[in-house]
Amino acid sequence: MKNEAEKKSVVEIDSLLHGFPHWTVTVFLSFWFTFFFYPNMMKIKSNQTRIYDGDGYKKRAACLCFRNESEEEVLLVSSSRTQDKWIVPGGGMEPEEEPNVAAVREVCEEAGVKGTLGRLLGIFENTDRKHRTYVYVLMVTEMLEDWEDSVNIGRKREWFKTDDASRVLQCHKPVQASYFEALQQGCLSGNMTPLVATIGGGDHSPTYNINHNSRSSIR
Ligand SMILES: *[C@@H]1O[C@H](CO)[C@@H](O)[C@H](O)[C@H]1NC(C)=O
Ligand SMILES: CC(=O)N[C@H]1CO[C@H](CO)[C@@H](O)[C@@H]1O
Repeated sequence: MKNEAEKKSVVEIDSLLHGFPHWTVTVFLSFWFTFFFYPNMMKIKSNQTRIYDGDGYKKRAACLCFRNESEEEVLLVSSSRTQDKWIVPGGGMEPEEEPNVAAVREVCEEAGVKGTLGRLLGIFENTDRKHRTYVYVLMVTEMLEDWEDSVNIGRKREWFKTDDASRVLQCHKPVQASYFEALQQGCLSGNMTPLVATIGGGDHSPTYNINHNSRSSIR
């Protein structure tokens, strides 16, 4: 009797599987695989595509996003690692992407703002982390309510007076704080020569060295 029942259940499972030819199972699985994994793989991949210049420095682009032409208030975003730390929105350039295009894309993704791209403040080098960042000025004309990083990682944004922004960046992002020095100097001298700020050494009181005539060292 028991043997009969076992046989029956085996037959039932067998017929169940027979009801679905193998190709439907394959299609079903690959459908779900595509749905769940492909977007993530794409994301990881696009986020791992780093562009480097000749001496192995990662190429980045960022914007100082100002409320208006007075350049008194600038928008900072929370760090993706530590929500209570503020940073200048910016990130890695993508293959074949111009620095100005990358800068606009990055601030849209990270800060949810669009605007009018202004001057190139300079190319700022971080010798510790080995990256060089093209930093532009952007006049914000539009603030999106739901932007990519807000939705995905809960990134925040906040307006700061430029002095305060420079101060909050000073301890954990000294190179980013130096963008504001370039801003001051640009105002005073009125020229548009890109500067290269270099911060080196592993110590926590880095010295900077803003070199005014460093076009030749810009690669
Ligand atoms: C520009 O923004 C500042 C604050 O950042 C504000 O005090 C000033 O009135 C604004 N100027 C104009 C022309 O909107
Ligand atoms: C395409 C993509 O996922 N880009 C993200 C890569 O990571 C940075 C920060 O870690 C995000 O700002 C991008 O949106």
